[in-house]
Amino acid sequence: MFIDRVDIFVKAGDGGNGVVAFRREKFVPRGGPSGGDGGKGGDIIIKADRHLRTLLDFQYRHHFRAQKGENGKGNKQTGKDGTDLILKVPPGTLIEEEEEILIDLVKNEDSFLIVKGGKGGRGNARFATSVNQAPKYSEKGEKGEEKRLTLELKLIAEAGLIGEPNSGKSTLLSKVSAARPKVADYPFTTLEPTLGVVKLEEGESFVLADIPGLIEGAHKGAGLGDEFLRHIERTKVLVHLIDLAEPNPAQRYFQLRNELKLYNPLLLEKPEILVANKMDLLEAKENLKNFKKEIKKEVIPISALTGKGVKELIWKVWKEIS
Ligand SMILES: Nc1nc2c(ncn2[C@@H]2O[C@H](COP(=O)(O)OP(=O)(O)OP(=O)(O)O)[C@@H](O)[C@H]2O)c(=O)[nH]1
Ligand SMILES: [Mg+2]
Repeated sequence: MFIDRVDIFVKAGDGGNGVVAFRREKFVPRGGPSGGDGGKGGDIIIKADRHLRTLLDFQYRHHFRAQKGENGKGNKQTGKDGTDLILKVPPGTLIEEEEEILIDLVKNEDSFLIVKGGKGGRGNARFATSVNQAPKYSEKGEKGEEKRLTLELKLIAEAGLIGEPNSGKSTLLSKVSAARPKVADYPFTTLEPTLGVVKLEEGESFVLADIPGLIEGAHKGAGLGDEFLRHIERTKVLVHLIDLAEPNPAQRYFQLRNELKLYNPLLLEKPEILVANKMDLLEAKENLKNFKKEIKKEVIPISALTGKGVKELIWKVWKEIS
């Protein structure tokens, strides 16, 4: 399953306590204060790791605590610092706290200190003064910070497939990549975005996202809503699939563009490759000429089913993103 939003709780380590101790030596009846400081609590750091593709790991575990600092010891020994905890997330993960974005971990290895461990408390050795040479108190360690966070993954696909339900997006993705999204003859087959890696000759490749079908009113939550539209906000190019076998393709095309605009007008500024799909069907062949006339844009005719025109399309997408 594709997990793109999870709530987690993180708590950094508490600082170790400072202690009260006195030197004990043979022949020295009352030694001076020797209680050491507590160690610092571990921090929690969130780091982007390109080997991860989903937030699945966070679905099973929501609570993360870093190690406490060790308490101080006698002989003025400081306790050990708690170990930092590093949480790995896929690149493209946004970290939010109460709806506010704290950081956007875009690139591999990007990292962010999310909660800081508490300072260790001071031991009584630190409190000796000329008037109080044998203090009997020490500090407690500071509490580690804690936060409730939302992690949200924006897929980093270079190209995004958009189109109405049933237009053939998943069919196309499975034709050009090893991804196997469900394909079926009814709308809203795809419920979650799927990524596929499209390999070209000469070892080049790019990531293509298949997202659920869009309908009028999607930006207000109609159909499966607009939640997944954020997955295409970062793509470099949109591949817009139209089912040419259905009536009024041009009208449907403009309606979908309008839907994108209502969600985020910047989407319309992205390069777009317009694809007429299902060209193996007679109705599609009949509709193509009119469609081209009304649209006044370059149209790439393909059949995702038979594969005709698909190779040319992929090269076109590649040219746009490279
Ligand atoms: N004849 C023909 N049928 C196609 C072609 N491409 C897809 N189909 C069929 O159209 C139906 C829908 O295909 P999907 O790939 O599931 O469509 P989708 O756009 O992913 O649909 P949603 O996930 O519901 O948005 C399936 O029955 C496919 O077999 C094509 O080029 N020619
Ligand atoms: Mg689909």
